[in-house]
Amino acid sequence: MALQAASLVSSAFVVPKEGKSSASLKESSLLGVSLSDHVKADFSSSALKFKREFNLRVGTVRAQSMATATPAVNRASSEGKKTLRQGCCVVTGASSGLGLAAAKALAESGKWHVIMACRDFLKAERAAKSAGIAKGNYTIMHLDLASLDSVRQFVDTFRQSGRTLDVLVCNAAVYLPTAKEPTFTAEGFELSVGTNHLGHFLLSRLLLEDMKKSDYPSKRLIIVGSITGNTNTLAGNVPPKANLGDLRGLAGGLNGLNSSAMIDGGEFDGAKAYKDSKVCNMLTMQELHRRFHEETGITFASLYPGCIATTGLFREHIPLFRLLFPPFQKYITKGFVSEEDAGKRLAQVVSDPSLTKSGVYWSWNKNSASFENQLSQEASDAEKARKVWEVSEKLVGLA
Ligand code: NDP
Ligand code: PMR
Repeated sequence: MALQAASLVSSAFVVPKEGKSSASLKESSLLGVSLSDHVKADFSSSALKFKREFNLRVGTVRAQSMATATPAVNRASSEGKKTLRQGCCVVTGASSGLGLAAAKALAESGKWHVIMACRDFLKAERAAKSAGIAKGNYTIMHLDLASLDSVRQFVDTFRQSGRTLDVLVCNAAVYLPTAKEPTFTAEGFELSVGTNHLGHFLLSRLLLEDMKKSDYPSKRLIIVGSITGNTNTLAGNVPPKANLGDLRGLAGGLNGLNSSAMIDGGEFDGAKAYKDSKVCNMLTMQELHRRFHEETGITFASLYPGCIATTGLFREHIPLFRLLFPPFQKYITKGFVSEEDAGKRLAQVVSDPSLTKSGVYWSWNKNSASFENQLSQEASDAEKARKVWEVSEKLVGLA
């Protein structure tokens, strides 16, 4: 196995330094019910429930949710001690892999109520149960990031729940490395960038308004990034490399009709589209930081949790890849991390009092200690971040 993997390493590097050479990797390398029914609101008293339903009808949901919001810090009357209320954290794609493991770690800490924002309600419910997450510590809400209507509906549903949003984790993603032709979101954007970037872009922009209202002492908005979008790393140099170019495809709407399905305007390549989407995720985090950190005090962060080679992310890859990838990462690159450990890392970025720095991309070293990592030139290009922001705003209907 080690030998096989080692030969893959060398063959994968017989490629031009720049440009598109995905074919070699993809082909020859092995490594190459209605919404409201879905919402499991867990209001603590029926009186409160009645009050909210009443207010919903008269259209004063916002005012009500603000009026009933629990202050972040309560003074325990007997001892005069300050106690922090349970935080509320939305995690997208919490039905499997990293998102599920992080939801579990957060819920088990007792400090968080996790809103599992998932496209498949039943799958999420089963996943939460089999992970042993206590019923009172999570709520599942429907969210399909491949539909901007669904993103808007999710935001409405969240608002109607009367909860205060303290932390948002944009975690969900799709990876389509073997697709020969592009597939599209409800609005006609190429599926990987549409889901991983544009869906999360709209979600973050809308929920930012909710987070501004929270009085939680350490509010955070986290977007999961990856090493494979960073060309300053070995992993980021495995073709096809991320490259947003001059954004001509993104500006054209990624529809594959009158514009390319790829951000840089090139030919469709599913693996590259994923890596490009991760660059957009990391650029968006930094642009959010530049635009909103000072005004809101929110911590914006991204992370590379390690190579979680066993997750559903690789479900579309060929079976041999799925078989060899975990041992390759465990024994050759030594970049492997279990879902459980990766979940704890993400939970750390949500909750650890020492990780409050904003605009940062976190990684972990071999001793599992977090450190602030350097992003590639493209993934830290402020001008590109601004352009991605402006084009994305237009595509999702915010500008
Ligand atoms: P998984 O496939 O296990 O999890 C992805 C989650 O995203 C699933 O819950 C999936 O839902 C959800 N999802 C996909 N499409 C949509 C959609 N349209 N709307 C809502 N949810 C959706 O993969 P991982 O846990 O590995 O990935 C999680 C994050 O970690 C991603 O951002 C990925 O880029 C990142 N990452 C992963 C690495 C790894 O090695 N695995 C390394 C670096 C970063 P469903 O269950 O319904 O399919
Ligand atoms: Mg990679 C230190 C080396 C390292 C690390 C940490 C990763 C992570 N990978 C490394 C090296 C290599 N990979 C090398 C040398 C090769 C050539 C054999 C290689 C190949 C490879 C493939 C074909 N790697 C991959 C793929 C995928 O399809 C995965 C991918 O790109 O998904 C987008 C992947 C990954 N390698 C990683 C990580 C974390 C991934 C997947 C997940 C992600 O970035 O989200």
